[in-house]
Amino acid sequence: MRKTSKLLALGALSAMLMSGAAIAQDKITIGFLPGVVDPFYQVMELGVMAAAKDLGLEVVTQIPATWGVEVQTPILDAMVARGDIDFLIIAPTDKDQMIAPLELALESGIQIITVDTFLGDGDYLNGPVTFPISAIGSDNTEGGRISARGLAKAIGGEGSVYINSTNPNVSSVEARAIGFNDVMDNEFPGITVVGIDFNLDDMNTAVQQTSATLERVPDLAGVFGTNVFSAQGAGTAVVNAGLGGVVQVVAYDATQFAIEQLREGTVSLVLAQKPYDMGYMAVQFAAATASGVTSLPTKVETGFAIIDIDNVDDPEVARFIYQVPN
Ligand code: T6T
Repeated sequence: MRKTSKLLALGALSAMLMSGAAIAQDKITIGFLPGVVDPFYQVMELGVMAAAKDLGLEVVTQIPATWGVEVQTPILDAMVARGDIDFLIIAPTDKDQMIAPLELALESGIQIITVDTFLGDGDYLNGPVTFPISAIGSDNTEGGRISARGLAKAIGGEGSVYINSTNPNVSSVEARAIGFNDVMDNEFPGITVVGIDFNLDDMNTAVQQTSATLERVPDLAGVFGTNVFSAQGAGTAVVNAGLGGVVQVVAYDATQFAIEQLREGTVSLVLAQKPYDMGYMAVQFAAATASGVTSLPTKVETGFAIIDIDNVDDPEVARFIYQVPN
């Protein structure tokens, strides 16, 4: 409910209180603006919609066709222009460039919750950006460490490895590479990270980049794909080169594609995030804030499911594979 209508509501509320009528439950409208159309955010949307149904709330969803501030910002501005959005659940496509547009949204009366990616350094209590209510997402640095240890195990602790990622300045994939490099640098002296390429969240570009690296580094032992399209591209390039099962691949994000490549032996480890939890909790946080709660944590780290060939058929693990509606 927006500022103007809030004044009307307050007037109605005082009238009801005086009349002894029940207090009307404020109906809030939530905007949902993820990063791009992909299985990760589609599962997040399932969580958003489930919570909205459970809480009887309205959600306005807009999903960018491609990743980037130049796509996400106009959609954000259109949401602000609607004048009826009370809370916005957003995955900022750049941790710095999305600050100003979201400050404008805040000034218009919309409260912000970030999911998956964050603004600034993600510390909304003491960091450079403190206006969002909370940052709800994976501990991506730890996710990068888990991926590195998994790849190191798959290649026997030595050899050359490569990272294929999406965009610089995206908090999530940036942290994954940091965690990955931290472990390789400090725990596996026999492993060399030959480099990182940025595919701008385009799978075909990831295929081309990984193929070029396989040519440039003939003894490449492993590849880390830091997200859905990076991992899909890396795995495809390895198979195209006839190196499935020879060059190991670790895939961040548990898409059906990654699971198929796990079963084929191309992928040795899949890291599932919990996007459903992110979406569901973000809606809960909006409803709680609207109801006067002021003690919400400014950071919520959702967990992982680490999937390999030995546990992929365990229902307690398989439940975290990204099942998206056709
Ligand atoms: O890996 C996820 C998400 O966590 C990241 O911020 C961007 O890429 C994905 O959406 C997968 O495509």
